[in-house]
Amino acid sequence: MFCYQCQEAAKGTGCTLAGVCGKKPELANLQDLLIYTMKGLSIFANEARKVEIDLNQVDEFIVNGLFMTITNANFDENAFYQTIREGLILREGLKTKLEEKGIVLENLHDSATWTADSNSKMEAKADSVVVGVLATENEDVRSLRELITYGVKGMAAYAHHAYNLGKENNEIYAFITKALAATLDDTLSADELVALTLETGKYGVDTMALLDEANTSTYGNPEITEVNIGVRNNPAILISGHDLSDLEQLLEQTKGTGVDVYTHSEMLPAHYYPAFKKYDNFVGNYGNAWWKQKEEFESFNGPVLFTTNCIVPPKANHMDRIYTTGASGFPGCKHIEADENGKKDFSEIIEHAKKLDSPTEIETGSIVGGFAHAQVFALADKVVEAVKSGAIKKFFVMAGCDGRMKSRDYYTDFAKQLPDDTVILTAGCAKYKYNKLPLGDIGGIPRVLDAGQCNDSYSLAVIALKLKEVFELNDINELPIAYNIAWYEQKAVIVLLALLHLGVKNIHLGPTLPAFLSPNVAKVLVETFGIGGITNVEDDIKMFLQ
Ligand code: FSO
Ligand code: SF4
Repeated sequence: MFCYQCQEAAKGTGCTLAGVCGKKPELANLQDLLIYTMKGLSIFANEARKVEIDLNQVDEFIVNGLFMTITNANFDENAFYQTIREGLILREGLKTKLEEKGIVLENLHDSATWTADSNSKMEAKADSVVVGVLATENEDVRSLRELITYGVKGMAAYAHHAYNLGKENNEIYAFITKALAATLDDTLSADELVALTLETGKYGVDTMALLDEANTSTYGNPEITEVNIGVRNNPAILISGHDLSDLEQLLEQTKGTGVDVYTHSEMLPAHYYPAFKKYDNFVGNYGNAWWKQKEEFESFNGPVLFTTNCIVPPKANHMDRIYTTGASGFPGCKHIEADENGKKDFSEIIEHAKKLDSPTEIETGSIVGGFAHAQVFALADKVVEAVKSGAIKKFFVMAGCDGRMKSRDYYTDFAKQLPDDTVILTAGCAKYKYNKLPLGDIGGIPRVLDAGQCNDSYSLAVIALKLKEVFELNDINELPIAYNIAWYEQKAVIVLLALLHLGVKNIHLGPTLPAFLSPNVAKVLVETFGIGGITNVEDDIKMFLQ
């Protein structure tokens, strides 16, 4: 195995023996083989799109398959064998449909022709070097190909959530298959790959906008909300991940059953949506970011439903309480499938909850969030006034991810040490590093404004663009906004590429720069966009406030 797609890549270079995330080599190889298979499938899909062959099933398959390979999403080898098999069937189906139209593709890449009729043959293929990241020898080309692939994975995750709410955009799907196939194309120059990387950012913006539209048109615009972090004395289900349609179905099915529902990690922002406020069994948020789940699931006592990543391989003693759905999975944990209409039956989890103890309280009080674009626009006068009067000197976008590395304490210290006339704009699970600190407010504006999930970084961009308009500036970079982003997995990659597409410069990325950026590719990003790493809190705050 060789994997360097996330921030925790071993030794800052890549996991080779086993994943720091808990991914075993066999699983890592199978994930590579699924990506490889989807790249081969994309070659056919790109041709099929030109002649208007129906690609609904293929696009849906690719979006789901990409999501399955995101860090901490799916650890179930069987799910990968099954999905690769489906990919080969879809590929052969497209090939036949193209042939029926007289189109025969020649000189095909191995990814578009390989086949296997058993798990052991798939395993052998998965283990071969042509399939993995290291198949590309030139480190700069490899770096760009992977940067594009990871961006597309993040894009697929967001497209998947939008799809679950009935929102799709064929141009996004077309870009995904174009980009996947392009990562196999040896005729593309480094410059062309750089251009494709930036185009990935453009489609990243489109996908986040699509998901924003899906979420807000279905559940209303997030609004300022106080979220309870304590517990009640009822049996309960903890729901994690990002999928709001799964949450809605769970709330509908638990209504009146005496079973409460709490959010964990990235599901916290669901409380900000008006549509979920009508459920009186939707109690609050339990715990913190994904990496604290082992202890927190233990004390939660009830069943846990994962709708997406981030899964940490569970302790044996609470494994039977973990359920997965959608693109997530873990061997030994029950996976709930959707029916053909996208409906999921969570009755087994609800019955399970009834037999278990209510959650043990680990904290009390509340946190405030809900500052997505519409809510901030509603407060625009106040915000603009505070900037004009000098009450707010600077905004710090600190979106992204949290993680288990000690070095991430930097973000807590950074938040604590920021001067009182600054405001943090956050989204994603990065917020857990400072969303429970008593940072106060500026004339009623909280000093930490949480827009929502990592995909709601889109809201932060919309807010920045609005401020640019209000202050009549020519360039988004003239705003008093600094970007100090914490990244972990591939959704953060698409968020970063999206911000670059919007013209944001001087983004600082930590706690370390991605292992998949070769020195030359990193140099391009530094020189073109002013991307930088982090050093220490004091020096960085000084640098940002200069
Ligand atoms: Fe976090 Fe995990 Fe939302 Fe990620 S829970 S790390 S970037 O899945 O997607 O922010
Ligand atoms: Fe390592 Fe991250 Fe890949 Fe897991 S996802 S194997 S931790 S680089």
